[in-house]
Amino acid sequence: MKNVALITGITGQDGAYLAEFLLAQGYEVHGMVRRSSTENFERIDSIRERLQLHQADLLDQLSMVRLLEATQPAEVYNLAAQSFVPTSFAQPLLTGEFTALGVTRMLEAIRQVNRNIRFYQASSSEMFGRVQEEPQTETTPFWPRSPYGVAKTYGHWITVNYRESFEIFACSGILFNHESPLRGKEFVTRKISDAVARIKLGRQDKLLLGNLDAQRDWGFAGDYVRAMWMMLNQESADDFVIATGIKHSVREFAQLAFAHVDLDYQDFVEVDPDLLRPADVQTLCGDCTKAREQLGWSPEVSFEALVRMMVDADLQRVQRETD
Ligand code: NDP
Ligand code: GDR
Repeated sequence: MKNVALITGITGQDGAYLAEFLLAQGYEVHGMVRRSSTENFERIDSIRERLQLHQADLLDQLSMVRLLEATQPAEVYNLAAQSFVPTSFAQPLLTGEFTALGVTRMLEAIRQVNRNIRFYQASSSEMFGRVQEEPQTETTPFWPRSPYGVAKTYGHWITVNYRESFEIFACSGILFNHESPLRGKEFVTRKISDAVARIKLGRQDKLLLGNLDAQRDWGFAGDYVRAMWMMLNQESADDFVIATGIKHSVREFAQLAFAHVDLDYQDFVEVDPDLLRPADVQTLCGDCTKAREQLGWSPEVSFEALVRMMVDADLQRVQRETD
């Protein structure tokens, strides 16, 4: 019999990579999608035929209960969330509903339908916010710096609490930033790679950015979804930091991306004060020793390879669009 997995947020970056990974492992993959007036399935276009998609919403508890009853998954990956930090300052209540309470709704649905379902929660390095030590590990205290970070911190603790209270196999993956050609264009890495391609091909003439000195520990999404699956396929549920252990600034990302097409970022990048956040996370760098030792996980794509991959993919796409 096939293993059955349900992914919330399957239309997002991680959902698309995880769905592809689970299909390759022989899973029957179900995806939860919310109703919208126009479909946005571009990221899962190439595997659409092999997936079973169902409408439900993180705001609607009953829709999630029905979804679990209908699909009977062995594993649930809760990737759905309002995931963009600036939007969380503009819409803090909605972010709390999706990103925080949405987790409890899914855990309650699991409690009601089948407590043997294994649960993965997409937690975030944003919980470390104003970092209390470097590098950050599973035991570093949290100090979130945005309504998004606060909501994720709730999601993390409710996952731990349901594991401890109801013996649900619930894992929280504390993932540091991970990127890819499928990353949303509002996030800084993809905003840069897209702009580099458009500037190189004469479609754009400058790039407005915010905090160039912010540092992140950037990895490749394809590597990180493998860790999610590894967490649900070990003997006991636990929490893991997933990171590369190396940090770079936004400026360095831009420098490398422009240099890849023989341009100097200083000729094109301008700082727009409107893009600065009310409170920013200045630096993040994770220590994934626990995941290395207990899961046997390690990242395979380097920062330099990631930047090249993203710029090359955008060059090809912009070229195709303008042909
Ligand atoms: P995306 O923003 O690309 O995807 C978010 C997904 O959530 C989309 O499929 C979206 O659907 C769905 N969604 C949002 N609101 C609802 C709702 N009310 N009901 C149902 N679905 C909803 O995020 P990523 O793929 O980058 O990230 C996946 C998860 O991991 C997120 O929870 C994110 O916060 C977390 N995370 C991400 C990291 C990263 O670096 N990428 C690092 C650490 C954590 P739609 O297409 O309809 O908008
Ligand atoms: P982040 O990612 O907030 O870390 O959250 P993002 O790429 O948005 O920002 C990273 C850093 O870059 C700075 N920055 C800019 N950011 C954006 N988006 N646009 C700009 O123009 C810009 N200029 C500078 C930001 O200030 C910030 O310091 C991501 C999301 O995927 C979360 O869901 C996830 O939990 C965390 O990563 C880990």
